[in-house]
Amino acid sequence: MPETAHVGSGKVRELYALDDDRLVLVASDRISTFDVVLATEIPDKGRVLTGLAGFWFVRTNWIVPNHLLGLREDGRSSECRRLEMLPLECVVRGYITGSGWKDYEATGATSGHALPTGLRESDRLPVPIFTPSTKADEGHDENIDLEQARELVGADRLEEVERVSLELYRFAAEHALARGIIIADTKFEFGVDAEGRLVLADEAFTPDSSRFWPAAEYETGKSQPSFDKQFVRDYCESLGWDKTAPGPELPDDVVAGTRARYVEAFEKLTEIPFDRYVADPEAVLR
Ligand code: PZK
Repeated sequence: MPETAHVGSGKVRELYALDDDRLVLVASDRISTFDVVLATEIPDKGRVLTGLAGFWFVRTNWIVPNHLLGLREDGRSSECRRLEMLPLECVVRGYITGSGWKDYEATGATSGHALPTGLRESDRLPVPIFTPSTKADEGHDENIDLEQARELVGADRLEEVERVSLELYRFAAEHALARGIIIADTKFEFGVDAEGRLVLADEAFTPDSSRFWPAAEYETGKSQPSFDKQFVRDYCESLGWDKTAPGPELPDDVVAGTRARYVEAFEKLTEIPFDRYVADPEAVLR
């Protein structure tokens, strides 16, 4: 996009400025596993993520306004309102896994939430919890407690992002579970517009911002297969790769299987054929 300034990079996405008020978010087909971006791309992954995010933005705008202005014809780019971003990753956990499970094993709590004793890995929590983290430029985000989060954004804004994050999670987790997908946890990023209103930004309820588990295979007491990346992880584990860059190249069957899982998640959640999305991205917005 030579007419626009590059303003940021994520691991697998790029951000460009259209003008003072608008950005373009481009989702690539790159995939990361064990925190390493692989050389092999997954065709259509960027379209799946962009379409899913658009789907959720439209269906959650009764909970909170969001930054989406429109989807581009390529299906992988979205135009967004430019905001002042909050320096907080807003994580909601409905199940105890990942860093939350590690915290619980060590201390019986995570991000200041005391949890019941006797939880097993991947258990559903009695109620979803808000576990904010800080944005780390390099490496992993760091879990913080509500007191630290309050220092970053102020008491009133923290109360608002907690309430909105929990409401978003309850809505999407219920929609997804009814369609065979557990959203174990999820991460939001919020910004503030020129009038001081809270606005949901980034991408929401995509497999890159959330842990999706196939509900049919859910078994508590162990770590769960990821809906989208399990073939990639299993293949990488089978090689005995040491998980440092550069990662392995993926064989065609692993690429095809992984692409099929992304498309399956898209179609289950949106109830829209992926081919229809490719022909007309705005189909997810109607
Ligand atoms: C913004 N990021 C992180 C995400 C990247 C980088 N609506 C917005 N207004 C202002 N800033 C941002 C957003 C959004 N979303 C998001 N950094 C700035 C990020 C995706 C790709 F390269």
